[in-house]
Amino acid sequence: MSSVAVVPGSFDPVTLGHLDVISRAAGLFDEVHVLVVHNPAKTALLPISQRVRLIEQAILDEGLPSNIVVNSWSVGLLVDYCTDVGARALVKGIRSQVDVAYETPMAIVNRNLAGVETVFLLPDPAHAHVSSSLVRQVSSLGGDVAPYVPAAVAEFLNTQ
Ligand code: COD
Repeated sequence: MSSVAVVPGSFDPVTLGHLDVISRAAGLFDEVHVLVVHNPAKTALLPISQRVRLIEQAILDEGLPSNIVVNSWSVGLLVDYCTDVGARALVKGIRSQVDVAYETPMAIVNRNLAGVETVFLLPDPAHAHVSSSLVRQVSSLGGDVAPYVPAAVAEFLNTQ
């Protein structure tokens, strides 16, 4: 039986920290679904379809493995998508105690709801400080986001 995992996130936009987690997840599971999900707690910058396109482009540009698919999900529970694609694990990145506090209750509820486990990966220290919100802020103030995001995202944000 092949192992399938889902890496969910807002990815608004995808950063080098996200790509690191995605790439490492692809080394642990046979198939990885990167799932762009609307987070109602956050004010969105990019439409979901644009976020999906930028992730696909970054995966190609950075030569990430071919066992990664990119999709989006807007209806129902995250674990419903996991059940649909046969994923028994979610993969999330943990940068700080804040991430632990945010992710722990969701991990417990997702396991209770559908038996889906959550695998936490520690960040690459080079990208541990990077977040999409930081990128959105730097970009909106005219700063250079190239150190934090894949080239496709930097190019896209520079043309906005
Ligand atoms: N290094 C490592 N990991 C990172 C980095 C970095 N630099 N930056 C972000 N990450 C990790 C985050 O910790 C997170 O695990 C993931 O990457 C995605 O981050 P974001 O910011 O793009 O996405 P979020 O945090 O807004 O997540 C949105 C979700 C919708 C995925 C989340 O809220 C969720 O799981 N919701 C569950 C919806 C649901 O079904 N609820 C009911 C049951 S709980």
